[in-house]
Amino acid sequence: MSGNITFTMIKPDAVQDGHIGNILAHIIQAGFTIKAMKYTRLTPEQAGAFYAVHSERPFYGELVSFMSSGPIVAAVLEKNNAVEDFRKTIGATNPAQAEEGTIRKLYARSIGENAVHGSDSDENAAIEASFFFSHFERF
Ligand code: FUP
Repeated sequence: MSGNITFTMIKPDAVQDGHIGNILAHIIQAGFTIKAMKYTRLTPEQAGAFYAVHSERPFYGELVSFMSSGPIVAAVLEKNNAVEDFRKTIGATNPAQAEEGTIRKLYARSIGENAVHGSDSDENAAIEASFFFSHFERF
């Protein structure tokens, strides 16, 4: 059965480019409710731990360096079928291949600096939400 939460980050490129407000509005307009949210900056160690699954990939070093390069907005989102629906809302990893009207098509710079993160499974959504938020920070 599909779960009802997913985890997102508005990444350093989109924060720097002034897109926080538009992206949050897009997410809410798409039917998601914000369950938790914070504006923070990852250390390289934290970014490395968050993306540990990619540690053998050639882009890992750049990914860790980019994700710790400036502040991000982290959030837990609620909706029926949240993981799948949010991945449709954000579009393909590479904005050049993302559908028109998706967040990455509208706001991402490139495949490496692609504006937003979205969990890829219910299991990872739970792990990623817990990486950033305690139960006292989730409403
Ligand atoms: P996604 O689930 O769409 O965020 O994509 P992945 O989990 O495959 O990749 C995670 C992040 O690694 C991407 F958001 C950006 C980075 N990445 C690259 O920099 N180059 C690649 O070829 C693939 C991913």
